Amino acid sequence: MKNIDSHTHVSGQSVYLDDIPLIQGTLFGAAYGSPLAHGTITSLQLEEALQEPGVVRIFTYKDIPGENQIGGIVPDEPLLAEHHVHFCGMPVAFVVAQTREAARAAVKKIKVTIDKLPVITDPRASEELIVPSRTFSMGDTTTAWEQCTAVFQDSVDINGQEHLYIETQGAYAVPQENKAIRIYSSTQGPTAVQRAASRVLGLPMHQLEVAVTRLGGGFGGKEDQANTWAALCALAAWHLKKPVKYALHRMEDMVMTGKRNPYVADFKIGLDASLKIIAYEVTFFQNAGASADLSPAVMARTLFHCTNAYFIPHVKATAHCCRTHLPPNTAFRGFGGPQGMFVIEAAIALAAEKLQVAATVIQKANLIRSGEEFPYGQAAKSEAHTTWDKAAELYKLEELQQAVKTFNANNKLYKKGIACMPVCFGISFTNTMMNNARALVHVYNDGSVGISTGAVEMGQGVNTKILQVAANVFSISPDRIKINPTNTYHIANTSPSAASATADMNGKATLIACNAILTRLTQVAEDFFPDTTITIENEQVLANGQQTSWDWKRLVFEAFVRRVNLSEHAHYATPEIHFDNYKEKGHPFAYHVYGTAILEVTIDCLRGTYTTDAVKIVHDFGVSMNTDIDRGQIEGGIVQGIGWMTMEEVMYDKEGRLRSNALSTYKVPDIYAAPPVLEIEALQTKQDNLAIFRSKAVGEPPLMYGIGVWFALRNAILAYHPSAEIPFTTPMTPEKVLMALYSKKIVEHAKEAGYMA
Ligand code: LUZ
Ligand code: MOS
Repeated sequence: MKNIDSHTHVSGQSVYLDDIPLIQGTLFGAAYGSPLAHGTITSLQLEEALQEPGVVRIFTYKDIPGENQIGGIVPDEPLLAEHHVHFCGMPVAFVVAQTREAARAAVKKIKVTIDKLPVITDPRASEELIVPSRTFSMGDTTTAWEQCTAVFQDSVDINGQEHLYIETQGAYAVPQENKAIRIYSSTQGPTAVQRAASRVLGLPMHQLEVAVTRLGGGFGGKEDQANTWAALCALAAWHLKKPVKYALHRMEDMVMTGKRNPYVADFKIGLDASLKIIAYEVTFFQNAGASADLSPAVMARTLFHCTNAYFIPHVKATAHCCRTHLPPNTAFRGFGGPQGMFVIEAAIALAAEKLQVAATVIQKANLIRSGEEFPYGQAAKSEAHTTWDKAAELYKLEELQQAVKTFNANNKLYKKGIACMPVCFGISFTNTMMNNARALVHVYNDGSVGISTGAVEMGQGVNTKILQVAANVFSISPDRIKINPTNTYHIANTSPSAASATADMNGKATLIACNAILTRLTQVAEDFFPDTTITIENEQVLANGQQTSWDWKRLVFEAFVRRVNLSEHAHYATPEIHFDNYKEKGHPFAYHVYGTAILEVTIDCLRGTYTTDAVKIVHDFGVSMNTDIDRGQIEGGIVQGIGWMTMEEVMYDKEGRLRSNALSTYKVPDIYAAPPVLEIEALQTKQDNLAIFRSKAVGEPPLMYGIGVWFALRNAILAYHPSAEIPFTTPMTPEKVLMALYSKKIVEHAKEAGYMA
């Protein structure tokens, strides 16, 4: 089935926040962000800005009737700065004017005097941990080193990533009668927006209606950070009793919002003579930025995925959540998992280089098997081996590796590199409490169906999947079903659309609701039409547009006439999951998604430029509900992962100012960076699992295939010079490739070898 949004997307009719028709009297907001990263405000001068034509009012923290606080996990994030500023771009004032232009012109006239304080951007230099550090351990690493025949250690420096959702952040708050406010928000978390606005305004949550039709991408950037703009607009709307809208400019968005958390890490890995990894110790220093935001939860997932798809008997992994003076870093597809995985892959790459074996040999020898435990206590159920072996066989890994060797032996100035990237990602919010969802299904008496859930459509196709669930249960044509915009008046207390679990959880709630209605309809059929044969096809035939033999419309109407309830509100809470935060053990994930990618690159050894030639994947879909949507998610994830690992370079200067603040200075992958060969083979696993219709979650896992490109590039550099010094820093920009190729040492070698004069 096609994505139900494809027609309106392609014809430009899909409605995003900035497309909502304006209500008469609408005013426009713009935030004034701190020009310095750290300091004490001694004076804020608004007079000149207030003179700007069209300016209606400028709000500061003094105008907040409730609490000046939007922090979720930790209450450390004021909506508007009071006396201290903690990051460059931190909102200090909110201008509201008759036009957007007037609002932005006034922002430029605001002046602030700040007593500067020292700026910390490096997590190792941080003077404050935001939450207590956490350690996951298994076995005993202190004694395990004795069993190792080889031990290696090094450090890693992983950069962040700009979300670059095509639709920037924004909100539109519209006052309703009796002090209620409707907030249209580009958010992944309508309930988070509702809570933040309720807190800031001191209003009960029932006064705030948050409505979301769809987002032009979120990628985690709108899991928590849509709250700021929504709360600002709601604050202004509350005071002025007028609709207030703020859709951020790209540069405002890039400067004011946090990014994927950068990490630095130290690791130590020990192997025995058979290349089994015996012990692994790792310490992560997470760059959280100026406030907690979601960083403590992101940090947890780094620990959960610190051994990726491998079984390591002795593990000790510690993570520190370090406060710095960058904008609060936040959720980003993979949510700390990719950073954890990069470090173990770096450790394996280092061991492989030192032991003179291919990394793939070590990777394969250590893939986790069913029954073996991850350091957090949950046992693996499916096998990482299955996707690895299938990829190796299908794509002829050994022949590819041989071909790369041959190419490299015959070419001096171009070198190829190949790497494998196995992925194992846990599906569920690691905070067990968040794993619940609800659906509200109405069957109207003309036979049409309307569905509301807590899921937010952000291009990932969740609405299409939910529609498929209902069409499948009722055995009716998808044309009869409509998915409504997400709204906190219809569905309450939603978890954000995140953690790859949105279709699973909201789909299951929809399934339960539809089944309840179906049961009542079946009863009507049995009671009132005993002589008619009504076939209800409720098997797992995914909706494909065909009408079934039963007369749905007639049955629905008869049920209505007989006063049968045609609506249902259902709740789903993921079963079986639990986690003990003191022992750091439990069963946090409903299931794991596995996959293996083979990545091939070519570097130009004179220029440092490179191409990703091919990415070939075997991915564990379970039983896919919609292969087109799932393939789309995988393709997008890979390109986003490749971008993170190769060209996307977030740059702050020592003063904490974002230098890569536009698309002219922050390079994102385009069609030329997408691999020309991208093969995706579905491993159709049939085992029972907790996914909706056994169709495994697909949102985040594929991003991590992109990590392999970094190691393929490293292998290509090593093919040019086997003793090149390649620090484990990301991204691997052409500049870094060139430096690795021509570091001083290399120049000497090149001279000896006669490549250079
Ligand atoms: N958000 C969250 C997430 O709050 N908890 C999670 O475990 C998570 N995982 C992935 C993406 N977003
Ligand atoms: Mo997310 S990183 O699933 O919002």
